[in-house]
Amino acid sequence: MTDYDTVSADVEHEEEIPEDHPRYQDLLTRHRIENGVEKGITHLQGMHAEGRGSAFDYLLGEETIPSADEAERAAAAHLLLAERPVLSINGNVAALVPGEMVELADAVGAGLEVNLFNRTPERIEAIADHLREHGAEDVKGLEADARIPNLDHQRAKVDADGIHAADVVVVPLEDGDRAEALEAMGKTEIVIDLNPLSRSPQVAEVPIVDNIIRAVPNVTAHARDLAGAKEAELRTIVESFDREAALETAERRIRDGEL
Ligand code: PTJ
Repeated sequence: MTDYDTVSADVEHEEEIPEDHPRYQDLLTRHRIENGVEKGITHLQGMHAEGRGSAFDYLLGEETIPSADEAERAAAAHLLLAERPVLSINGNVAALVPGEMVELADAVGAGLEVNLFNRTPERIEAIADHLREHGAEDVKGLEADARIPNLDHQRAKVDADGIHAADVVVVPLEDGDRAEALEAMGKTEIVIDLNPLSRSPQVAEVPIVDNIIRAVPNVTAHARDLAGAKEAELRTIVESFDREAALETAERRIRDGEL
């Protein structure tokens, strides 16, 4: 029998968290964010963001609901159809799913670009190093030689051959006007956010209302499953995805779901 009370609040290695702990995913997530802050990858505000996410995840039942799985399959199809897909990485994403983002990028031939709200050269470097330690070969976002029009904060800084030139962008864990500005540039956006009412999922072509820890490996699994699919099949998946229904279903689950 596991004595759950023995799980220390400040475990040093995530292997110390028992996988059968009823709050395993939440403890793992908190631990990764805390580590990220200690390594200079995650901003302190990232802890608040994580707290918000964790509350929504609790209400969702901490599982990938069927509409999120459909969104993850549609996201995989979009990424496979894209000519220049880019996955955007902030301090929370880098702390939570660095290896998983590298795997997804490999599976769909996407670029990885660091893009920060609280941008400093130190954090950009730390995140790029962290991604390289997890297998990334080419990390964008360091040049920042282009701007997203009509956006007056640090998130506007992008690479000319990265997000600026991308046709499909994965935008995880940020609520804000960048999603609207990217939409205005004509990009197809795939947003991962546990809050369906947040602005980013509201403007996304594919809103994924799921914990990024579950979402990214599932998009990769769908991409591998669809790797040999014909273009027509991928287009059918993309076209039959109903973004409004996905948002409504997630909101209903959060408001009325049984815990
Ligand atoms: O690293 P930086 O400097 O770019 O800053 C990044 C943060 C996350 C601090 C910044 O983007 C921020 O403050 O974000 P918000 O406005 O708190 O939005 C984060 C969104 O992500 C919220 O809607 C949360 O519900 C959601 N979220 C948090 N954790 C997760 C999540 N969604 C999916 N999975 C999670 N684990």
